[in-house]
Amino acid sequence: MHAPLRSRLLVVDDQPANVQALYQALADEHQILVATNGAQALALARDKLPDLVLLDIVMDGIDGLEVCRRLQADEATRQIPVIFVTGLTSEADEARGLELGAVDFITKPIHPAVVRARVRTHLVLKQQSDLLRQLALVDPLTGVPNRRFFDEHFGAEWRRALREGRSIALIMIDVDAFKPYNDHYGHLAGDHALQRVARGIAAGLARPGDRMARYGGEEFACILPDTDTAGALEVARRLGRAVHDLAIEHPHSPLDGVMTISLGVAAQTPKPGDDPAELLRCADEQLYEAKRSGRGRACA
Ligand code: GH3
Ligand code: MG
Ligand code: MG
Ligand code: MG
Repeated sequence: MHAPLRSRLLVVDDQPANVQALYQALADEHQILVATNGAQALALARDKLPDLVLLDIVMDGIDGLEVCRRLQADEATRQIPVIFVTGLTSEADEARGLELGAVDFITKPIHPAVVRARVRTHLVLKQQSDLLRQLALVDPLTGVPNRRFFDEHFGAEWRRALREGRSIALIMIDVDAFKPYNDHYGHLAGDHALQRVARGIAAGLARPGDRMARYGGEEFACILPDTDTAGALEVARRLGRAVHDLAIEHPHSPLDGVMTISLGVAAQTPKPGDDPAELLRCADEQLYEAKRSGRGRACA
């Protein structure tokens, strides 16, 4: 695999001469963003999501080790590889940098050809790990997160809600009368409709922390952090309307001749010892209730 052309690199160093040296080594091949202190580096990393960070260690204010720690702690920037480029040369410093999760450690003064080669190598590795994540966590038919993502993310959000004493909500969704749709239009048309429904649900989630996934065949699930039952029911009704408004023609629909979904909502503020599977079971039960009472609606 070739290194991606013109990747976006963030160079962080408080000495203009060091920035200049890295810029000269790399600007022919890549787009370079520059930060001259730790705070600026963190803001740029979050805002521009570079493919790789070249990070000085000794800086006034937030030093490079702390920048690395914070990049790792933030879900938005965790995947960005960090290479320390530093005047510190001891074995202990290098070990400490690598233990923090940096992918490489380069000492100054830099050798341009070596820096270029190492950067290329780490960009290829990043590209491969991105591809792997994508294959592992994204549903190929609809392009939305898959069941594996749901399980991981639900676990993490459950633990966070428990830690912070907050409510967490689930919405379980099932497309109505989908078998007759397939029978009538064929599986290819069914696939296409599923793609549209998935996009409609994804677009209907408004808050940045909300996540949806394809849970199974024609089933989807949403995780809403920091949301109670009333709030989640409101979201569920909005999603139901959004799918209805796609106006996907469906001769065997229970409602208005268009494709609809049924939704089940449950929320809980987790206590130690509570089982997250129980919340899933409650949302499922409400989904069943929505089906039983006529479909094309949300129950909580
Ligand atoms: P209900 O309103 O009770 O949910 O009825 P339904 O017909 O949707 O329920 P049922 O579970 O009987 O049918 C689900 C159908 O979804 C059957 C299955 O073939 C279809 N399905 C599941 N995954 C896919 C897919 O990826 N593509 C297509 N085209 N169809 C799928
Ligand atoms: Mg420095
Ligand atoms: Mg189903
Ligand atoms: Mg169904």
